[in-house]
Amino acid sequence: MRTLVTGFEPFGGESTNPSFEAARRVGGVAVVELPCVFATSLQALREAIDEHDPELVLCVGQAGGRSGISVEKVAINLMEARIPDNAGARPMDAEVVRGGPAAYFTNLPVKAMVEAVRQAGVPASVSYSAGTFVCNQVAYGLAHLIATERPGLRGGFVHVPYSPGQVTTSSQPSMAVETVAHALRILVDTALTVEVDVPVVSGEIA
Ligand code: PCA
Repeated sequence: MRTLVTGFEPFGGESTNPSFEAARRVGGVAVVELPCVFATSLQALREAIDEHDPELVLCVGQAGGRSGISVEKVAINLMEARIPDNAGARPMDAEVVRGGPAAYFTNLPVKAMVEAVRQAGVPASVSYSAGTFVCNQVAYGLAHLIATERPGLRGGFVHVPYSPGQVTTSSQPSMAVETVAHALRILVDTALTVEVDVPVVSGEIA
């Protein structure tokens, strides 16, 4: 197993997290559940990488309100928690890595990954913000680890929508966990095989 896929434990009052439910269904990859806790998530990620020694790490998190698979381009050196994490912590204006760069770009071919998922009929886009909560912390911590200690490692972060069971009484978008798992498999295969990202224009206007 040369690929590690991480998901997160439930947070914010939810009883499931589609990121882990989908990660478990990918198959052929090592799967680890990360705590939604600022104080411990990066240590758990480091231990998982040390244990599995992967060539690719794809970290996955829930992004409630997003309608498609979003492949994160950027992670920023900021922790700002609108809600408490699972240990009750709410960092404000805090750095993920003290004195680290303001941001990192992933070394994954995000456009090719998005195109491959779309080709399979699943909504997907490149995202330019992973937020300021634990997912962004993990995305930044992974990028920092690659930049400072593991230059050969490929790594990135993907946000996924709510699962249908989480939104039965709201009008929020959702995606079946099986569909998310199928998309994750495509993302892994693309990240492992594509060396140079495809020259399609992406981007957002404000
Ligand atoms: N989503 C949160 C943290 C854990 C998760 O699955 C986030 O987007 O930061």
